[in-house]
Amino acid sequence: MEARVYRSTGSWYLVKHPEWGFGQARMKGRFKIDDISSTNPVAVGDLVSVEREVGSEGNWLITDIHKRRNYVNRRAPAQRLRHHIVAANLDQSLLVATLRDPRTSQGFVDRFLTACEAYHIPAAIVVNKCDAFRAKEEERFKAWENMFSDIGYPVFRTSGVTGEGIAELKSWLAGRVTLVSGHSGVGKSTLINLLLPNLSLRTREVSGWSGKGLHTTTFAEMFDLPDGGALIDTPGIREFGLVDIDAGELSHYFPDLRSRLGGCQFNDCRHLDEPGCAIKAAVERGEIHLERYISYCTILESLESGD
Ligand SMILES: Nc1nc2c(ncn2[C@@H]2O[C@H](COP(=O)(O)OP(=O)(O)OP(=O)(O)O)[C@@H](O)[C@H]2O)c(=O)[nH]1
Ligand SMILES: [Mg+2]
Ligand SMILES: [Zn+2]
Repeated sequence: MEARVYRSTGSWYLVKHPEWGFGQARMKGRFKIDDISSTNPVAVGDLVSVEREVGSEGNWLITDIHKRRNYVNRRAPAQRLRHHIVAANLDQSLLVATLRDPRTSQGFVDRFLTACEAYHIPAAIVVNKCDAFRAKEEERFKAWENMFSDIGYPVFRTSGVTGEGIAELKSWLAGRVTLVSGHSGVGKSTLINLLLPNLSLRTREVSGWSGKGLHTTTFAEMFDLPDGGALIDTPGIREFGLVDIDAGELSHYFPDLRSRLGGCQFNDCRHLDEPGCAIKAAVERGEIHLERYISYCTILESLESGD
């Protein structure tokens, strides 16, 4: 019978079996791993075969990893040639962003959305800490809301302090397995705490937030939602290192560019300074948001330089 991985700490895994419930498991010694370039061959959300470990109290062995329906991969921060499977077998993903303390840049949002498009995982954005919005953040929120919902990404506005927007978010999450991602300190664990009343995830004291370097959540972990579906809390990430994406395919992962690609004069148009480019023309007419086009160019450059 299949068990699902709820937490992975490197050598031990918390898994849930439909009959046995939760248990601690480790990988069976000799084990064929196809995915040798990954820093974590078993990821949260993976479906695995387990058996009871002989001679050990209540521990299980993972004997097989089942084929993933999908996954999100990012470049391993410390080992640039390897990748890290953020989570597997997802229905959707949620990027938690904040406009200050810390500030999430549009470039970061667009990189995350690009990765979700590449892995065919529907994505939404939640802008948290709306209790701390000043006029400037209100304006920025409205601009993001218009731009991203135009492209087809739902945008939520929440506060982990006042509870604003939690009900709307709840209905979007219901019954689905959602990856929750974003910079450190944006309030991922705080929001998950609110969505799961019986859980008390570790979050950082407000006074302890120094802006950089401190991560409260250190392992990805999945939590069942009371009415079906689950949330996967993840440690904050500073940047989303894209893997598995060819520069030539990048424009396909921007839905706002994708719909116009047929209009370019050249099949292999990079949409930079080629003649007859439908993308640049649409940017000039204001039909594609300039910020999105800038993100496209920045990501293209980083892919082409292998950065
Ligand atoms: N003002 C305000 N503070 C918030 C809100 N949500 C979370 N915080 C605070 O922001 C800090 C970081 O919250 P966490 O939930 O730990 O952030 P995280 O995204 O899980 O961070 P990592 O686990 O490091 O990735 C804590 O001090 C929270 O109390 C919010 O909506 N408004
Ligand atoms: Mg956290
Ligand atoms: Zn073009």
